[in-house]
Amino acid sequence: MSDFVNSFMEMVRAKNPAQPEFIQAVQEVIESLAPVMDRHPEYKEMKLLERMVIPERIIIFRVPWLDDDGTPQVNTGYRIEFNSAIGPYKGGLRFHPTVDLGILKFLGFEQVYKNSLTTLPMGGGKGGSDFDPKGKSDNEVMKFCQSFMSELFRHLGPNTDIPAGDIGVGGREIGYMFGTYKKLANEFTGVFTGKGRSWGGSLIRPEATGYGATYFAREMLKTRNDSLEGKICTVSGSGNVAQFCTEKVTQLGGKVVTLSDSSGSIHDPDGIDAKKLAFVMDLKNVKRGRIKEYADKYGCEYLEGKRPWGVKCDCAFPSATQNEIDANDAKALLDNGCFVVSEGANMPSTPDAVELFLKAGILFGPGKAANAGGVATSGLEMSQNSIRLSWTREEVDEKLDGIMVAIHDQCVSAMNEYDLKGNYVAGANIAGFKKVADAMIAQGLV
Ligand code: NDP
Ligand code: 2IT
Repeated sequence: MSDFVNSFMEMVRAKNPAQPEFIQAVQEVIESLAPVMDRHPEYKEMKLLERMVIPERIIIFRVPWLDDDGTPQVNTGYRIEFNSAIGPYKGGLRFHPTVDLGILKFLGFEQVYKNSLTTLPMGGGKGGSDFDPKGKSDNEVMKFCQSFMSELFRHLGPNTDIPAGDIGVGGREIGYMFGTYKKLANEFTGVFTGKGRSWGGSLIRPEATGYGATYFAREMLKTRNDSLEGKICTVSGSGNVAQFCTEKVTQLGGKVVTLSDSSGSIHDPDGIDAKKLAFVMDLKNVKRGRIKEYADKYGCEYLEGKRPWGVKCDCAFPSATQNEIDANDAKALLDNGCFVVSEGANMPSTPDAVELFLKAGILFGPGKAANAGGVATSGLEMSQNSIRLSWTREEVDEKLDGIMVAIHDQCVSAMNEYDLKGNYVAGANIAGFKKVADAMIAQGLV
């Protein structure tokens, strides 16, 4: 590691104690940027990186609510408004018991460069709460969302900060939050993305992250004159991203053989076809059950408490959560012949795992690039809200596909420019960074 990276990271670690995920995300970007800083002394002079690792604003607030027994409950709410150099703050909200400041700072930091890669004018933000929607009634989720929004609404606006979904936040939660915003602001505006179809949502937004991660894998495979046709694929998670990744991989001729949740994984060697996927969608989105029920229904193997990375595959689509592929998992994947990893989740591979993938020379698409289709289609939802029109499924899907191709092209150009062929991590970080950096320089010290 260069002296520059070492001393910069020492400063970041000292100023952000007890935020390991944030430090991990920053370190990956800073390592990629070392050659850029050598070529651009003006970035160093303008203290660009020092500014970029501090969010423009952090809002932390109390969220009290009454459960169904009438007992008061309280959670912490957050919104990290990280960087608005190229557009209003944009990024999801996560509701999960593990949410804390460090997790949201890592996600907000990643979002800045991801959004830049989409080619659309969006800054980066992230928010959420340590509230756990699992096991709560619809009424309790609504009460929580209303209380959360009664504070957050004053910080949002269609040209200021536009949240969306993430883990634990889907159509139901966005509905409750949007309704509260509309009432408090007395305004019907596109202040959320991922809205329902009949109240300003975009077609393909629910599908976009999973579809995008699949299109990105397709683009990486194209560089080796290969395709998803006939490929055995492992997918982790069974939520929004995993479901639509499974759908698109299957449509493009691949066979998805695993899904998971935080309790375990299912392994179905026959593949999760459209009918089985419809069962998963009903199980997860309506019944809110556990993935084990898939194994019970279809009589396949259930790997209790295990992630799916021990299952032999050509391509892996981690689509659950951060650090879900460690060095042992990466070794298992490589030993089994896996040669494509397209990250649907944010930072699902640990730094050791990433290093093993890069050393092995496989096609490794980092989350910032591979899962950017979700926020890109959020950008398309914002465009439709602004012009008060809605585009057809085909139009939105074609635009999403074009954006994923453009993201891939930007990664390849940056890799070539810096002589880092095959390293999509560096390609994505450098390409995403450049646009934000130049905008910050142009706008002066703000
Ligand atoms: P969902 O809440 O719809 O699904 C999350 C899935 O991951 C569930 O199956 C969940 O299992 C599993 N999971 C969550 N946390 C853990 C954990 N700590 N350990 C094991 N499994 C876990 O979320 P999404 O599908 O929206 O998000 C998945 C990933 O994709 C996240 O990293 C998110 O940041 C990223 N992402 C999402 C985008 C979007 O548009 N939704 C866009 C870009 C990235 P269980 O139900 O048991 O908790
Ligand atoms: O991590 C992400 O990119 C998201 N959760 C989607 C953000 C968005 O604003 O659509």
